[in-house]
Amino acid sequence: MITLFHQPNTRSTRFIFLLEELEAPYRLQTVTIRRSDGTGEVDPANPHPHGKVPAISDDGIIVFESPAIALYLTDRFPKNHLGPLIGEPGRGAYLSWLSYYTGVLEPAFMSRFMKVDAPRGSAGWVAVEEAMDAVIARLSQGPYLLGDDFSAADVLYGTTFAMFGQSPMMPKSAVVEDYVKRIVARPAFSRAQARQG
Ligand SMILES: N[C@@H](CCC(=O)N[C@@H](CS)C(=O)NCC(=O)O)C(=O)O
Repeated sequence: MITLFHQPNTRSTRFIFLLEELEAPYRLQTVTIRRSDGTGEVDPANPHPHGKVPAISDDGIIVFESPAIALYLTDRFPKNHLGPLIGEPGRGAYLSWLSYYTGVLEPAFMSRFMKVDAPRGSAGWVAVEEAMDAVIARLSQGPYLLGDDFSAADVLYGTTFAMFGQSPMMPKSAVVEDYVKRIVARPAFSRAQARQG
């Protein structure tokens, strides 16, 4: 049984979406988190080293950080094939786009939001426009990041773009708009919204 340490309307909600897609057995444990306005506090029940969400426990095996959780869950519950397994075609692309999400895309958006774009070549990530060009080029080749197959990588990217689609930081793109429509139309996305609390 998977326990998802969760707080509504945060990055943990997308893992309800993924667990629903996987048809995995899970329970939600709502925990408190620290907020940017100074309210909230770390919940001692949360195993994430910084008290963030998401984190999961698989009967005592702790996994934290979104790409690691996505990879762990799709390997652990392969029935619905939400990510290529070791040795399968697409595994390299899958690992790359999962890592790119927190290694490049999120820092690109966050540094733009904080108005601290680093000079090209000085940081491990790139400007939002350069990152989105790469994502859009990829999505122009097929409906999903891995081509024809929906994967947990799309859970991360699709939910992010669904949330920030109207933000001025987000370059306007019909490719991304169509992608978001495909992601939010999935029944598991609606079930996650209903279950998140
Ligand atoms: N790098 C983490 C980020 C997790 C994260 O920052 N979660 C926010 C909620 S969306 C949080 O728990 N914030 C509380 C805090 O920073 O203490 C991941 O991708 O899993």
